Amino acid sequence: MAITEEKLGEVLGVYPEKVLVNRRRHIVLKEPDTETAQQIEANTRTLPGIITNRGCAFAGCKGVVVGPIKDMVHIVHGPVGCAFYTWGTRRNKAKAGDDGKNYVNYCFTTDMQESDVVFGGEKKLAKLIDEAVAIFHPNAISIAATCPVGLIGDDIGAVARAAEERHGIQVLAFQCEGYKGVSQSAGHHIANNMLMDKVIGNSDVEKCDEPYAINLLGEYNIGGDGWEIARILKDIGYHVVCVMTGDGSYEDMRLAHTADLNLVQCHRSINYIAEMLEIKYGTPWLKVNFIGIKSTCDSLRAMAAYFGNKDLMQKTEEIIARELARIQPVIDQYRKVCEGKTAFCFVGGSRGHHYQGLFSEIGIETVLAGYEFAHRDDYEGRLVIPTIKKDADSKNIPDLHVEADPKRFRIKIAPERLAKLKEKFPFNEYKGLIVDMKEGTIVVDDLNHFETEEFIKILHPDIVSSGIKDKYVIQKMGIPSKQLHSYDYSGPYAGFNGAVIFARDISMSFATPTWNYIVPPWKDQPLLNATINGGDQ
Ligand code: CFM
Repeated sequence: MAITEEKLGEVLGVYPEKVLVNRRRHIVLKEPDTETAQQIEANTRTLPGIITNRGCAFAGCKGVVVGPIKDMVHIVHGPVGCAFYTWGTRRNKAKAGDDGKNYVNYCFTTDMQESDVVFGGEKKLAKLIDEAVAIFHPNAISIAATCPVGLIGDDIGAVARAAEERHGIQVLAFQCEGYKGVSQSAGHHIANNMLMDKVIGNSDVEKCDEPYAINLLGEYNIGGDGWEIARILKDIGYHVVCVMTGDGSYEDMRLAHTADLNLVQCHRSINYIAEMLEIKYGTPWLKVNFIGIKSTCDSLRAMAAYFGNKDLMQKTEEIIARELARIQPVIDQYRKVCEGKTAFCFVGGSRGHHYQGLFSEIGIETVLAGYEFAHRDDYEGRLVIPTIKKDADSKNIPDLHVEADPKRFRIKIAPERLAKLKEKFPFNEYKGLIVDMKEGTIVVDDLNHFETEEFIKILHPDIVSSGIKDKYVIQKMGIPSKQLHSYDYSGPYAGFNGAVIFARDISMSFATPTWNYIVPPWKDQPLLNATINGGDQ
């Protein structure tokens, strides 16, 4: 069953008028294919009273972009809860590099108390930095501000500068108080600005001697995704200069200016750096997607076309053929279990789109999709960026102004050749989620708990992919729920091996006998309550 305008009216009809008008703008019923994507409202404040799945700016900065950098110590300046709940839950895995430095499993916090809120927490923060340097010898340190830090006005920038002088390493102070912006997206932007300003290019190395040097942006190695991607890239012959930021290191990020191409996996969280790298160093970026078999192959072929080397192209085809021959028979087996089923694909800012291809490769159609906190360009494509109106919340996060580096800017590819490639591949381009949705499906921005339940009751999906905040509500409705943030202790799901593990996990969630013990509400409760006039109920 599809959702019609009338059905949608019934669902939203319980809201007060103002909320109804607001929420309707965040929902698109996909019409037949048109030239341009339908418009949706996104990246605006969630109305009070709505139970949203969104996180905060601190989560986006410390938890998402900065936290995975393994050779840095990341300090949470704030109450212990902010530190604890961003400790290890995101599953961004890391292995120590040659210098043996990996602090990703540690949790560093000033554990702010009432007295610190009253008298200020700067001294405590300075002391923590000194202790962390003495014990761990990190290559750099980050300080992430939580809400109380902004409220009491601790000058973390001054503490960081003084610590840099004491210790001779970079100490980056992120003003990413949780309340800044409308979601974690604000934190991504704050993190991007600082890494671009202070870390990337902060090295004397002028060029990379390896052929096919690339950076992988917006890949966070959740459940080991990045390692599977690295395996494939290495087999083909690429040299990964740095990964931002899954299993990434501060030392490698300093060299990011030396790469010949930037790959963008998660557009939402890192498109700012991708754009700035192009302006400053002349490095184009390619929108890739290593989730799903076809998307992985398409991405690899686009990369090979960019470098244009015959051997590289041939090697790419060999690896694709080798991998497909190995995994396709296994996928086909799992497909038998999944064929014909439907899914909701609601994740943060990229995966609501990225996973649809992989779902369809095991025979599952996505009937509802959306993002918690993405912007209109992630739905409608980058074309709309110039038309997006800035509101007070988005103006809160300044854009970093960069210019071409007079010494390091280098044209990496002839403009005419790039223009030709753009006709076939998404260089410096992202077309968003809506164009890929089928007619009659529904796109929902910032899906809330009430709407999740209502849309489940109407569409009866066989599986819902979402996160921990709604997982158990959904499972208590008798529907398997797959966390596509943390992968529920599993993964990797990226690349070729990841596709097999995903197919196995999704098949398992259908095959488990657990569901025999749960009856969804629509199977044993009437969906309509009516009163017959003059009669009994
Ligand atoms: Fe990018 Fe992410 Fe995502 Fe994201 Fe996230 Fe994540 Fe995500 Mo959870 S960076 S936007 S802020 S792909 S933590 S690894 S799964 S909401 S869809």
